[in-house]
Amino acid sequence: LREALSRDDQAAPLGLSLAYQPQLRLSDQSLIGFEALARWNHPEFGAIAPDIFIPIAEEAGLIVPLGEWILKEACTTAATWDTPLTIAVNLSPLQIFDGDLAHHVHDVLVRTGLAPSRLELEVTEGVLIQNTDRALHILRRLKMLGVSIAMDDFGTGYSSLSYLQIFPFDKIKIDRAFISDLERNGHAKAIVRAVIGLGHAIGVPVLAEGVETESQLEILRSNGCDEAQGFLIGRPMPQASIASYLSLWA
Ligand code: G
Ligand code: G
Ligand code: MN
Ligand code: NA
Repeated sequence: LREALSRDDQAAPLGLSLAYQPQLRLSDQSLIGFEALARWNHPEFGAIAPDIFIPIAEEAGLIVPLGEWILKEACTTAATWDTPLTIAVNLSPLQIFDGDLAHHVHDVLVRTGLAPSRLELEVTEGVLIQNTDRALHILRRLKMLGVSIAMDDFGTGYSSLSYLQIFPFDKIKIDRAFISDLERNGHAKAIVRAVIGLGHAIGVPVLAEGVETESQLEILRSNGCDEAQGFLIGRPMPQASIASYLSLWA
């Protein structure tokens, strides 16, 4: 990783790439954008999942340069799309507290020419709560740039209600753990329904993650969910596949 990130033009040759997963608006079945997901095809060890290499990058002090590469790559790619779809990029909590994130994001937007309204940053994890004032200051500065902030993995781990009370999120992403249980677990259905109601009560759209079946999508739609993402709508795909995927929607 250190080697891949040491020179910007090394990253792709050493196997780092992004996959893009489509996101659907349920009211009119239109495509709203893609989430960028990091991939690493290691020259020696083959494909390494982000659940493995993102924590390694965090421990090794490499998440900031890796995150910078990911952000720049995602914005560069999105700027080439014919339609002004959104691009969602995951942020490690360590990136939020390191240096000047808002300045860096601004710099990437200027250099890639991507309209700020097309960039959505996904935030998760409990460490934000440990320094609420500072995190809030940084999230507000990001929003002042015109980018939006999504609460990722909502309902699991540390991503919970106190977050919604404190931070100015523009979207709630319901964790896929609740969606996978939607058809057989009445509690999961009640929770999903309640989260949709909660989002709407505070004026924030709700996206369901990990939608794999038509019946899950139907339950979500009938309960007023705004957006969906998951294998049913599309798997994470390389940049090269996006044009043909988009032509299916046109
Ligand atoms: O793509 P996949 O479902 O395998 O991702 C597994 C986990 O890795 C998810 O929690 C996802 O949020 C995280 N992840 C994927 N890409 C990135 C990234 O670019 N940056 C950060 N910080 N996390 C990522
Ligand atoms: O934590 P985050 O939401 O960023 O993680 C997204 C991860 O979820 C990605 O690794 C992606 O590959 C995975 N994912 C996306 N859609 C589905 C799905 O429909 N089912 C399952 N099991 N995983 C999914
Ligand atoms: Mn995410
Ligand atoms: Na998630």
